[in-house]
Amino acid sequence: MKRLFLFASLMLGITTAHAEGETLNLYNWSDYMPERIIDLFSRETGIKVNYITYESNEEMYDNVKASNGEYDLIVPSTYYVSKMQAEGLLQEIQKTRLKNYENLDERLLNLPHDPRSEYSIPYLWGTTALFVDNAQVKTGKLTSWGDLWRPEFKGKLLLTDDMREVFHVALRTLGYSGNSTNPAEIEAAYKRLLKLKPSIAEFNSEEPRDAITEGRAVAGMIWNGEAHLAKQDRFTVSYVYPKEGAVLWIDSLVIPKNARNAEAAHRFIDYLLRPSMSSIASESIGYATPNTKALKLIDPWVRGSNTVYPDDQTLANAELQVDVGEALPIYEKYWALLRGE
Ligand code: SPD
Repeated sequence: MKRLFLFASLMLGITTAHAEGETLNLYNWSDYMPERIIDLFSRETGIKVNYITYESNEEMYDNVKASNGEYDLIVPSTYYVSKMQAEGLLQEIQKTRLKNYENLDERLLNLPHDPRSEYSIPYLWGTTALFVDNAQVKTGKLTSWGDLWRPEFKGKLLLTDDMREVFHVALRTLGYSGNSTNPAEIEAAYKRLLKLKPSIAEFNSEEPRDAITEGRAVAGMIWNGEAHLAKQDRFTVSYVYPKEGAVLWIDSLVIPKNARNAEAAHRFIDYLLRPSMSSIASESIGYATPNTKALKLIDPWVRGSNTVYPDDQTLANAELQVDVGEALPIYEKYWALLRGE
């Protein structure tokens, strides 16, 4: 029977290894998957990757919720993995299909957002912290989130266009958790952000490093990978962990329940879990890989960078983003007011 299938497959040009004509719709953050990985995957498997981008978890969530199977693979952060799983939007990952699953660092598995790692595979993790262009900022160091409120930054700050992160910063300066679910604390953070508004040159999650390298912002908050790349273009830029603690996040690969090509999604996940591919991802875009075998392949300059791979003390002082449950609409209400929507 097996031989008959093989013969029929050969006659019909079907092969399970090379899926000519197939497409994988990858819905991901901007600048978050090196083209080289996509090209190598397509060359090896024959599967074309259609890369569609989003700029925030909230945008991704709205589009996936309204979708009809258009997305095969998406990359939410921790707090949207748990939310989407709870709402039945994700399908279980078939780990038996992932030969390279064992390469993952156990410390990034079975975390509260996916307690048995059934729905998500960690892709990259990172931090959000301060950056400063030392060529532009002459008046002392930027060492805390609270320093962003200094008057000399009027009209010169870049913030991520990321609701939870922006509130996280304000909450931490008030001594609260960045994951607060207390309405009074969220309102206090909003009022604090209103005072920061005159200093905000732009919210940017699409090409944040351009705001720095093109001189539109001299300081602000940024993702570590963006800072790592910006520093290569503008040597006067530093990435600074604020004394209140950085924002810590993990972005994971998940498959929507209604995905049309879950098979290709599994193949892509397994491909990414190869040490050679995970190391390309970390090296090219400056975020940390959860793939222990890949760590050994990464250029020591990147592996040794405290921007890309923060030290233990920085990690101990950082706060991992988690779902805020029923407090989410409160954040959304104040975010819309802050943005003037
Ligand atoms: N351009 C890559 C962006 C990666 C962002 N990670 C998630 C941040 C969660 N607040």
